[in-house]
Amino acid sequence: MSEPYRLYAITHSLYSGRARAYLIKQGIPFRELSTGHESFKAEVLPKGKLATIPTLVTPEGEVIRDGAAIIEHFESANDRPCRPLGSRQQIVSALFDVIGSDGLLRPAMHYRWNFPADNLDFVRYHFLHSQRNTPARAEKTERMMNRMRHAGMIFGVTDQTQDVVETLYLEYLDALNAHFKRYPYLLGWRPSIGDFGLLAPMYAHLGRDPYPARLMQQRAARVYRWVERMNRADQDAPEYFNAGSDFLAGDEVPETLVDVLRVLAEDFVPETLAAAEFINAWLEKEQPEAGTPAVGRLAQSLGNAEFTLRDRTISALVQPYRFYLLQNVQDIYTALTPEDQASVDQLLENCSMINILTAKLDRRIGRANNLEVWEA
Ligand SMILES: N[C@@H](CCC(=O)N[C@@H](CS)C(=O)NCC(=O)O)C(=O)O
Repeated sequence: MSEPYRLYAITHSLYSGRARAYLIKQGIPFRELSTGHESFKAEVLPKGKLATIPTLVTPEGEVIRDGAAIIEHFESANDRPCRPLGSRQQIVSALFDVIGSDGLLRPAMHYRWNFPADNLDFVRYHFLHSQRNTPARAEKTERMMNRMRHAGMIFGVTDQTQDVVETLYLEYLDALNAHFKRYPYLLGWRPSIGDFGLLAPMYAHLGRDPYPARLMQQRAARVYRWVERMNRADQDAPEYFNAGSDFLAGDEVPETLVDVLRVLAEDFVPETLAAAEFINAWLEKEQPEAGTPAVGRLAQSLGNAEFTLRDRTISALVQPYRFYLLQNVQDIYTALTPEDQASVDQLLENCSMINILTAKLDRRIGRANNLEVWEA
């Protein structure tokens, strides 16, 4: 028997949850290994370029670093099973992919790192097992954790903003819970690319760390069930009577999902606009050569952008990755007929998300050798 796919990942990692769920749902056999295994540093890292998870090794030995690239590897080979056909659903699916991958880091980091009495021992277990078993293991674990300890603050959670961040998260949780009353997935009866993106923060951090997991279980049972469901190969929807099996007919985007997007727009839109302005000024000044990596670790960020959420000023780290994924939404839109564009415009107006269509960087981001890079 040939070696199955190897997924370098671990349970507490945000981006791993997205790729893992995709493999599970698509019935792709894999073996999961933490980065603590010697093979990661010795064999995988030289090809993956950055020590980030998830990183996939195919049975042929190809190394694919980055959750979006892992999913795209299978989507492009299999006729895009997780991309809906209708234009409105396609846009919403791609938009949830961005929001999940980069737009919910503030609550995810806040609820993980700012409740240490509940979370810290649990989180430490996972950080420890991501480290190689060397004498320096415990010390390295603390160093990694110290690097992340202030992640809530890095994304804008301070004494002045904590209440508004929590209120917004709870409103979003309630809206999503109401949506799942009708359907088991975002766009109906099966998961789309957007479900996998949204799972990233909702699984490892918000749906699994002790403090936020309890919050989700007690306040939003249907969201908790969706998190479970996304990690099962079957449809896992016994509580829905008369369930279908496909995306909703007629390119429908249910009103309940519009309500979710409207809450998410409150910080996603102003943050995206502020980050685009910031990165464009940076690009103007730095003029990175084509092919220069547009990705780095948390500590090597380009800087912070400020925006207003309700009546508070939030200062949050900017990450080009948001725009790498947002390009997908904008490219789908550009390829639509004028009639379909008009229909999408109406939908996005209704979600207060219309401005994301024009929030663009002056340079596109591509991929080369497992890294996101600035294009010419
Ligand atoms: N764009 C990447 C990001 C992956 C990523 O940053 N993963 C985190 C864990 S959730 C990581 O490996 N961090 C370690 C580091 O940056 O050194 C993806 O979507 O897969």
